[in-house]
Amino acid sequence: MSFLSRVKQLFGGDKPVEEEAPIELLDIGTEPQESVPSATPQTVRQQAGSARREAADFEALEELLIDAGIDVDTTMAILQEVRKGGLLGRPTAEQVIERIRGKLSSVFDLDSTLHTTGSPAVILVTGVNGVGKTSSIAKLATMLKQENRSVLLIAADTFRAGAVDQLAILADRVGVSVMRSVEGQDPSSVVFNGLQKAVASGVDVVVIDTAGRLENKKNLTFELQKVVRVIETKLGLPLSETLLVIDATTGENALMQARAFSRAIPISGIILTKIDSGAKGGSIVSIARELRIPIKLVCNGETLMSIKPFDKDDIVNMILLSE
Ligand SMILES: Nc1nc2c(ncn2[C@@H]2O[C@H](COP(=O)(O)OP(=O)(O)OP(=O)(O)O)[C@@H](O)[C@H]2O)c(=O)[nH]1
Ligand SMILES: [Mg+2]
Repeated sequence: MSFLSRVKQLFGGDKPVEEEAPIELLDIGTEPQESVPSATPQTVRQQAGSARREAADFEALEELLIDAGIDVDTTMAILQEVRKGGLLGRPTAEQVIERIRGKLSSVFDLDSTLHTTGSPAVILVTGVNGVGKTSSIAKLATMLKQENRSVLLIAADTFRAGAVDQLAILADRVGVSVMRSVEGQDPSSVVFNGLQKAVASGVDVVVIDTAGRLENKKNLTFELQKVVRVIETKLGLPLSETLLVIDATTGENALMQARAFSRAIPISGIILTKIDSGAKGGSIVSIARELRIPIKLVCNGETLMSIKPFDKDDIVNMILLSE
């Protein structure tokens, strides 16, 4: 059952509690004076009953949010939002959903513009193993080519056997050029050569593929920092984007990845992949909330066209409709 259906079930009936449990004091005017004291205890009991039920409902909602992969802080902020607003008693399912939607959307109020200007624009793509870096680069190249931009891909994953061929095959399929490397070569030297070539030939956008690296492996972190230094200091080219690829099916480890990578190099945005794979995606909310890193691109399949600019509603719906 989806998150949305569970909320509907929990707050179902769509009838605010004050309508179900009218307060007895309404009868006061028609009763003799002495009946007033007897009405009060019943009212208090009713109020206590509905307060207990409300507390239980909110506890259940808290569990639902945590279950959806949303971190404790964000969950608390959402619960506060759901409770506020001056509604007496229990909100309806529609009200609860609308407030969850509103709170989740506001977390993503960040600038999601993908910067592709520069001479050339330089986009560095990083992330842990298998998240979809290389395929996202091919999709991004497809998107840029459709905008009539010339593109060079740099194969700076010199670590994994076959990585260069994988990128070269994809580049060929997209119809963009590629700077190849050999296994074991220093990634920053490939980047240096590739960017020199790009500058000389007036390429619009360069996208750099890097090796999948565990966020806690020091030497790979240094290697990444060296690549950034070569681009910015040695070549004097500002990075247009440093994109971290996050697999939407990853649980809370996604937040650890984002924290670790942004400690190593400044991350300007996220490419969120595999949103077609039944992802809960709650962790992406934590990344946006804690690190204020915008999602810039979203990938939702394995074809070259399965990429689109970030849209808040898509992500909020993904979370709300997750099973
Ligand atoms: N369903 C789906 N699969 C995806 C998506 N993005 C990537 N994949 C798949 O994920 C797998 C890994 O993709 P790669 O692009 O090779 O990942 P990578 O991060 O470059 O991997 P390494 O270079 O080994 O670190 C491939 O089978 C892709 O087809 C997506 O948006 N949806
Ligand atoms: Mg790769």
